[in-house]
Amino acid sequence: MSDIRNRFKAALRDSVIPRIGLFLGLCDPYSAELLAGTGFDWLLIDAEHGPNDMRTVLAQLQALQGRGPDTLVRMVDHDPARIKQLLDIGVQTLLVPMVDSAEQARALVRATRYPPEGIRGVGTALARAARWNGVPDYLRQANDEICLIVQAESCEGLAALDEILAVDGIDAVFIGPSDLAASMGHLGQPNHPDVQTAVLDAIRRIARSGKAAGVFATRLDAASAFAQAGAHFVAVGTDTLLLRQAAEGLVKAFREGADRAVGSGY
Ligand code: 3PY
Ligand code: MG
Repeated sequence: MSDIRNRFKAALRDSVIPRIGLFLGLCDPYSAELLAGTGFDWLLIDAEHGPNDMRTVLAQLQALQGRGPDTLVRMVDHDPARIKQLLDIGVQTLLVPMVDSAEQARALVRATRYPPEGIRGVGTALARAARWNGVPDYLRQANDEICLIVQAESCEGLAALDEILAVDGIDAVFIGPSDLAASMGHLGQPNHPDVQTAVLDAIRRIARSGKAAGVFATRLDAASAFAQAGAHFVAVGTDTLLLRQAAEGLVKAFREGADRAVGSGY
């Protein structure tokens, strides 16, 4: 396997259709593999809120390799050493939370690029991403195939949005409605009208800039409003919520069925 082209990055550049994704917080290669066959365009391994570490991210990357959806990873912080490890185990599309300034965005770009553009350490003999020195030209190709997505999810981040968008090497900005709601004084209300207006405005600004816009939505009406505003990729849920809601629904359906059966004399 010597082709290291990043399909997700190419799709963001070329596609006009919003790409639908799911966040994975179960931290498990088996459930990731299962979800890879359900039709999502992309799956995001969440190491910000999900209790993932380098080994669990790796196991999920391996389970998802060569399957339908593109794979994204969200990291927990901005640490360049952690970025280096994630890139070396094969992550090419990175989502970084809580980016509030162009300066932070520039530092992230540098952390994801080999010199002279950046500061990524060189260790291809040990790196799965380079198939342990099995990809000819990896060092020359790698920088161009990184897709770096930063999250704007605070009032500060939205105030700096145009400057963040102007940073070379940032491919997309992803809006996080939950943290944005908290920052706007509406903790726990990502669907508050003021938050929704701010999200829609941000998506339009990102799309106008020529960069890709991404966003998280757990409600269908919000997801389609975001897509109509120009979002290129929309997360429409999490594996954790799907499991919980399905389990609760099943219990409820059977309990109500049993109650009806008892009530009707069976
Ligand atoms: C947010 O809504 O804050 C996010 O980060 C999306 O997952
Ligand atoms: Mg967030």
